[in-house]
Amino acid sequence: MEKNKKVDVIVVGAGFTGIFATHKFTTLGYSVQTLEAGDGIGGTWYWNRYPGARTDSESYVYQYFFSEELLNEWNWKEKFPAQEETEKYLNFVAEKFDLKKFIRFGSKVTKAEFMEEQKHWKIRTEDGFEVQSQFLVMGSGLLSKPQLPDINGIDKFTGKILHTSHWPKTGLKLSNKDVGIIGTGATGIQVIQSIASEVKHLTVFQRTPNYTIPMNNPRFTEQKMAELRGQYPEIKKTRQNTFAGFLYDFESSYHELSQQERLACMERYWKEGSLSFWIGQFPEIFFEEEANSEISQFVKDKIRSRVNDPTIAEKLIPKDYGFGTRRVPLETSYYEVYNRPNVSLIDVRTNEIKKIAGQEVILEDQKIKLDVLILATGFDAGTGALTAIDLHGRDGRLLRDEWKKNGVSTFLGMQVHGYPNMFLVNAPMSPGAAFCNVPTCVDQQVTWIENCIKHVISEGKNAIEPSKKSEQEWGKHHDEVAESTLVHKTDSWYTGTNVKGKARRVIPYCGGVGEYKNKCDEVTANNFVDCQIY
Ligand code: NA7
Repeated sequence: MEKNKKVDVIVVGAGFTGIFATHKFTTLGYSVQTLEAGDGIGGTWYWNRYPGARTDSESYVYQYFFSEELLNEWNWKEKFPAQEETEKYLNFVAEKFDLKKFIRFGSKVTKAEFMEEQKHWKIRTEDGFEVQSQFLVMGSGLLSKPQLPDINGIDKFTGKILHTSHWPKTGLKLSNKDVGIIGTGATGIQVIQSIASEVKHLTVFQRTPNYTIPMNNPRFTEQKMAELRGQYPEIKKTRQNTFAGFLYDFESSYHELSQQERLACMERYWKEGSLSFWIGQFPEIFFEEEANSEISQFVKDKIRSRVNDPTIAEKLIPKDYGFGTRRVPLETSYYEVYNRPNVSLIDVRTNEIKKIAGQEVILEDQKIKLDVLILATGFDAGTGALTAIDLHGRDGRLLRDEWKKNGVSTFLGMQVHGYPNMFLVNAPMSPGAAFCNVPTCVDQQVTWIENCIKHVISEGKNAIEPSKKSEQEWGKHHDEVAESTLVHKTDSWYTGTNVKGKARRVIPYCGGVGEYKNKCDEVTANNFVDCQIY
């Protein structure tokens, strides 16, 4: 096996980030080696092939804008495309720009080491492949390290058990099966509404109910695509400057409208059927308890109106946190599922899962026999994929240990002091770690990284890393913004509380995509004075 390969840039991951970075750096004439754990293109859209997997971003914003030709050639079928379509799109991009030849598949990175003398990174994969590079771009994913529940006996479950991100490519037969699912986040909700009518019986184990928004998902005609294409230049410009990288931005202040006007506004956004109800209406939703409570009440009433049994409806209504302080998923028929005779909902807060024995889930007051147990239990978000790697920077430091001991620390969510020439994308303390339409932030961050690398080279230097001071200042600003919101008061993967032992801290930058871009652009305009270049 090749041991001494050396390139200019190593890219980890072949999802939205990895594909764009591979294209960008190869086009600029750098030699690139991309390493991908999966056997195909797609990242999130390669792994998450569970029933009902679909984007909550509109297809016309959830795409690349770097090539006119690509924009002209690709036709979206739906407003919110399913996993298959998104995976196909990413393969289309990789094939169109002949990128697969730069990607080594089945290459899970286990170790990354900065060689101080040479000022190079040495990367090793699980199967023993080694490659070195001057620059390292981590597109390893925000939500790629599965989080498994710690339930007594779960490892000995004798039926079929699987996490949603490891759904078999060949599919899984669920008809006539007794199926259980743990988790009612964005993933759980998509699975539940997709399989309820197929299975013999579905038992939903819910710990925290979610707020949702009904998805309005029209199919696109040729005429609609032509219309959208005409808007692409405007879409490209707009999405970079909104709060969350979509087309919509907060429309008006909650306080500017009367209660009646607010109600009419909420009804209008509710019909719109997209995340605009959350991140396109009133900014106060994130900051003010009173505004948040009014919007939450509106959504609670909508849930009540769709569930026949009031006791079940109450179980499905969030009680201890406000709308939008956790990730709000879109749904199509989620609540109607609970009107079906073959679906039961167990609140595991009041009826705890004691253990799993054989094929049975043993609760406080009953035993449920299952053929299949689906774990829609989420991910170690933001940090998980990075700390899973033995990632050694200067002076023998290990990222996993440093972040465990001192908490997560990054500069702009893209660089880490002590880890020269390493760049992170959609990582903690950037909007891409939750509050961004992913391709918008991929475009902005990879372009910033490109300029940073070009600067190092043009200065005739070898390495760049942020100073400790600039990293601390970014951390302070990040925390101030986060703590002014209601997000930091709520338990969720946004605050890291879904992972035992993870320090509580808001993972995404909450200042908005447009504001974040301005801050990054300032660093570039000031010739990266916040960094040490040597
Ligand atoms: P999430 O949003 O983290 O949801 C995970 C769900 O699993 C959530 O309902 C959890 O309850 C539940 N969970 C986790 N562990 C347990 C145990 N031990 N017992 C019961 N329930 C449990 O992950 P998703 O995959 O749905 O979504 C991730 C993101 O992917 C999503 O936000 C989109 O951006 C795409 P909890 O809320 O912690 O009480």
